[in-house]
Amino acid sequence: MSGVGAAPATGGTDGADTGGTDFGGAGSGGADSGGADSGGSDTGGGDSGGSGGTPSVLTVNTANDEENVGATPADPGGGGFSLREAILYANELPDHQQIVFQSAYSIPLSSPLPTITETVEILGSSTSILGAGAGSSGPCIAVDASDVTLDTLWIFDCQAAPVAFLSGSGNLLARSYISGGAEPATFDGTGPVILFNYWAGSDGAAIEVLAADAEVLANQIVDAAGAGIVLTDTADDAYLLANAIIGANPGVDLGALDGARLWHNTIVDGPSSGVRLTGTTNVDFRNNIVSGASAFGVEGSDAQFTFLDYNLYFDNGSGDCSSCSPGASDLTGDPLFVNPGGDDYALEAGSPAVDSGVDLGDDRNVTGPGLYNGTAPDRGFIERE
Ligand SMILES: [Ca+2]
Ligand SMILES: [Ca+2]
Repeated sequence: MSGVGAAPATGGTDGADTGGTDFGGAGSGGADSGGADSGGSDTGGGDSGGSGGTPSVLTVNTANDEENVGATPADPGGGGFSLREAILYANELPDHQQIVFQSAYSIPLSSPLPTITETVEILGSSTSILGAGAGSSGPCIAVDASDVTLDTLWIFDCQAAPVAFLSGSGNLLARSYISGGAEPATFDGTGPVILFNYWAGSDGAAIEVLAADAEVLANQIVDAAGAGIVLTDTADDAYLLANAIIGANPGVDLGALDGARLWHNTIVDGPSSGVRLTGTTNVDFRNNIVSGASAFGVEGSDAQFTFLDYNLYFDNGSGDCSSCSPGASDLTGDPLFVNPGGDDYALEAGSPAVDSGVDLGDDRNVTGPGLYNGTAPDRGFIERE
């Protein structure tokens, strides 16, 4: 169903001063052709937001983090119409607004942004939200509404969660760069979509899912001190597709939820296990690569899986699986990553992961014809040309 076959490039995403770098852009191939269908397109329903003389597009035109009482686009006060003012203004309007930015600002927060309480789309165009001065009283950006999109924001050094979806459905975080959060980004509500983001250097876990029916698609997670992705006890029926999780502890940490699909993820080089199941039931784990875990590739037991096959395991310190048996189509060779030292976990020619996956109906080559290149889908997060 989802056409996610690529993920953000790992290079060049190293700081606010490179804010113009559109790492998640069209050059990477079809980021928005996948999971966005399931979460983002619904937000288009609010086209009536322009009725009654109310602007449907709100343009932020200052990098100041100011809050002038009663600020409007026409009469913003202070240095202009700030992001903070735009959120407060949009919260008071029914229907659907877009918040856009006159240029790619760096906005130093002095406190958490106001909670988003109404449907809105924030199209960051690589605007940076600098959270170091925001304090720890709340998330840098909190969403307590439905059909909210946060797109192409760069969020740095938040002292609490960088992003928190608190409730609602149809919410989407896409093509954003998130670095240095003191707490995990949290996703509650129903069916949030977390698509094509790059996560670097969180103090603990990078992503924590509480919602049922979440879709975590084509993210790259590097240098999380805690887990790459936590699926809590309430995250039933989570869908993790095509994520690359590098050095996390563990890569994916599943609680006592029922139902999860983990397909085509590449989980490497963590200090504990690649994937850890604790009380989890009905997990479908196929077409993944798990390598370089200090403990187990998979920490779980056979009874917890509906499918556990077509994975590639390599160089996992304690073994490929703690209490489970290899599937008939599992492989254990060197996956032949292009350049692991440079965080490039795409596949070299001749990798055993190439053309050895099972077709699960996902579009793995995005813009290419058919669902995959070659004779079968590749294992891991990215399909080789
Ligand atoms: Ca103002
Ligand atoms: Ca292939």
